[in-house]
Amino acid sequence: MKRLLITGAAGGLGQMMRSRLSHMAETIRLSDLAEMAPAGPGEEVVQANLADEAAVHDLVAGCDGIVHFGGVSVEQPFDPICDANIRGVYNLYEAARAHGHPRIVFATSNHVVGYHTQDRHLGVEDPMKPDGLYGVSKCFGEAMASMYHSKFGQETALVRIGSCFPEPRNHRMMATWFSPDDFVSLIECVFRAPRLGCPIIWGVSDNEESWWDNSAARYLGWRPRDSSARFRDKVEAGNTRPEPDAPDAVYQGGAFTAEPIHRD
Ligand code: 15L
Repeated sequence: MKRLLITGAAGGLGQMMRSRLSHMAETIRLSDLAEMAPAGPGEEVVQANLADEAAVHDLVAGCDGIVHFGGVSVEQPFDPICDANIRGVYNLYEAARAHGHPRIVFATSNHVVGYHTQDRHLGVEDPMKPDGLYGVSKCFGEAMASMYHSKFGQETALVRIGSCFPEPRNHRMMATWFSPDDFVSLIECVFRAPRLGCPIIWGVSDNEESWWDNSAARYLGWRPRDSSARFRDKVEAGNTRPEPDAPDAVYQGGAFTAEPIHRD
């Protein structure tokens, strides 16, 4: 690939993935609203606001692929969510339509199904049950990807990320942990696949606790290699197990289900 755009490069996920994805293209274009570390070899750094349509068109022009980590990634008031995750996603898909339909990896989230209980094993056909405004905005993103695929053939991998951190941080993440290395191998598969379509893929490692069924995406040939099991003792030692009726033990979205609607 000649040029890959990574949005949200200053965020937690973006920073973790920046060096890990450097082999994916001759040039990596990194973008964020916030300031980023200066460009290294083979990198371009472009500060841009996803809510600014012209800026997003400039960002996407000349790119053969997009990894979209940008936007609000936790529960926040409606305005910032609306700017980045609603208008920003509209801008991204319109820019992709205007600039040759580069394939997109879209970072959606387990919070689109956060109100499903942890005793459920979900497939991609199960109904959404978002656990907050952030989750609702990711439902919108998934719907946009689906519509642009049906109408224009735009290909997107909708990766419903569980918890992508260097290691699981609590008992819930024993089920939701997605290792950065597994995410890289998934992104490699997505850009290598002869045909992608618009699949929903659960972004989760091969953990012993499992709430999500990835069989619908098997055609991509991706297999996660990591498992949270090797962190079990550390998680047990460092965290008190949540009470059985605590949100973190009841719902797949955990503590996000207990968030209020933030008004400011
Ligand atoms: C997410 O969608 C968040 O962006 C991330 O910060 C984590 O909290 C993750 O979900 C999770 O559910 O653990």
